[in-house]
Amino acid sequence: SKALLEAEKVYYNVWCIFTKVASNSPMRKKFAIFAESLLRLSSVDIVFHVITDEDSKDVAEKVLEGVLLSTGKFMKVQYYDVHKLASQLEDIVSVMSPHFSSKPGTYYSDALFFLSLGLHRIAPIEQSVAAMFDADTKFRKDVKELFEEFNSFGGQALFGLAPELTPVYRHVLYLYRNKHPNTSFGEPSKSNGYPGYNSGVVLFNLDRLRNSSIYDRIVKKESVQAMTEKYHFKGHLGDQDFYTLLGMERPELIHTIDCGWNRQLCIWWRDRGYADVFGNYSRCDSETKLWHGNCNTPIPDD
Ligand code: UPG
Repeated sequence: SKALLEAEKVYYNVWCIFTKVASNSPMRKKFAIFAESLLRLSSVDIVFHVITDEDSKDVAEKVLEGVLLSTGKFMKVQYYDVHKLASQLEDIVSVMSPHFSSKPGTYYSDALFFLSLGLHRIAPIEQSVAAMFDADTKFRKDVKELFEEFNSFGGQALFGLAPELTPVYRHVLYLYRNKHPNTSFGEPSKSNGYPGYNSGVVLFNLDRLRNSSIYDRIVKKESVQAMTEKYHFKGHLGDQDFYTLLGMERPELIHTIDCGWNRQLCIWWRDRGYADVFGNYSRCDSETKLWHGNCNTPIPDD
């Protein structure tokens, strides 16, 4: 019967944060490109989960209406109130923001950048896995292929993330690297180093996260304090600073995905004293499956 078929359908859970957007804002255009490319290239059934505020929701609804029309395809859409989620995850946000925020204390604007760290507490229980994307991204391949990365997760992996493609963590780890000249932390992957992670694309094993006492402990104040002290780490990129530290302390908890799935375009660090090494970080030899126009960098048309 139809009801039975519906129950057996496999849905791909795609999450995105879309807040503080006015109808004329550049973010609207980025979000349209992201959602259009996602749906156009997808061969699977998507549920699109949009974390938003009251005004931005109206914008999102209009954009997504247009995307359904222009692609001639369908996806379910669910909206979540960013203020409500921020208060549900206040514990995590208040631990993280003093260490990983550019202006700690600006409470609500901060929370947004840490929501991914508690997605397993927000996502409806039926979701066993999910993916989250920055709105400034654009697909070149079927999202189904990204979800195949879950099959390569190690036995303990909670998250899947692609490498950071700039020397930002070389910079942040400056003091630690001076004290530990042979460390691979902050080195590019090219030379078997660890450049940190970028959170423009995040895969979640939500079932494991919900049951992980290790994770619960590691997001606590004492643990985050210990990690930041050990590495003299003061960041400003939100969740991805935490993922980067997690990958140093507990590498088995993060599965590294192909750089082609998060091909970052930001070149800000190249012109801030890192011109000589920048190319070692930004190089990604695999096919681009998703562009990430971070720090407002335009995305190529193809
Ligand atoms: N976002 C909003 N409203 C805002 C700001 C951000 O909805 O007012 C969402 C949106 O999905 C956006 C994402 O948050 O794409 C990240 O913010 P964005 O301004 O795109 O950050 P960038 O400066 O482009 O990216 C920096 C890093 C990037 C990293 C990201 C993680 O360059 O590599 O993935 O921060 O926070």
